[in-house]
Amino acid sequence: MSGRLVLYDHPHSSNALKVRFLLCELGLDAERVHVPFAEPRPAGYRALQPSGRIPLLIDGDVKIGESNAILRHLARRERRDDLHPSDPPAAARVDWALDLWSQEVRPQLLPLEDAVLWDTGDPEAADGRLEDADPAAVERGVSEATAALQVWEAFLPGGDTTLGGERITIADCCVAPVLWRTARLPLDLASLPRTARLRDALAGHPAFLAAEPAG
Ligand SMILES: N[C@@H](CCC(=O)N[C@@H](CS)C(=O)NCC(=O)O)C(=O)O
Repeated sequence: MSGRLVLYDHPHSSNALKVRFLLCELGLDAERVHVPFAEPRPAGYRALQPSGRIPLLIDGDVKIGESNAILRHLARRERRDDLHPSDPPAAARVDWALDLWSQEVRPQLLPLEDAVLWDTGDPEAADGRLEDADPAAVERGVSEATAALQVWEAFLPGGDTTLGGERITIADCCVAPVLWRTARLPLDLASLPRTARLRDALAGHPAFLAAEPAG
């Protein structure tokens, strides 16, 4: 299956960066269409993407929203069983990681991200600075984020550098953008060694760097 790929994207969208990371890992080119964060979203985009959210992927006749669904689609399209295993035990591990991160951990990192990166800077650029942030919001955000990352640390297998061990899976593509961005937040990962090791491994991954992570 080889439709023309079009990715509706934003340089500071962590969810779009997940998809760009996987596209680079797969060696696939996609036309990138910029969608500004500012509301109202371009009329044409709302017609394509009911939620108005970023990203959205057009793959020939297939249109697909929701970043994790796009990751699964691309791995299946390219028959990359290593990235999204079909073997039930291995698939269970990847799906658990995808849902735990997206539904439990990531949402609890947002208040701190908002307080430090989004609320004080240009909303299109995540360029806020800690010194301009509301100290009370930062304090609340740090405790909520740390609690969430402690859950993640307990989930992570010991020893492995990535969620897939030596090779990445789509769960790594899902986690990498927001985990990478935590380096800009007042979070100390010294007591979360597996999380710190995962962050370093993914932040240095050639396909992640090729995906042009920004702010
Ligand atoms: N669950 C959606 C979330 C998408 C999402 O929240 N995208 C953000 C950018 S990372 C967005 O569209 N922000 C603008 C907005 O929320 O209006 C996914 O995984 O794709």
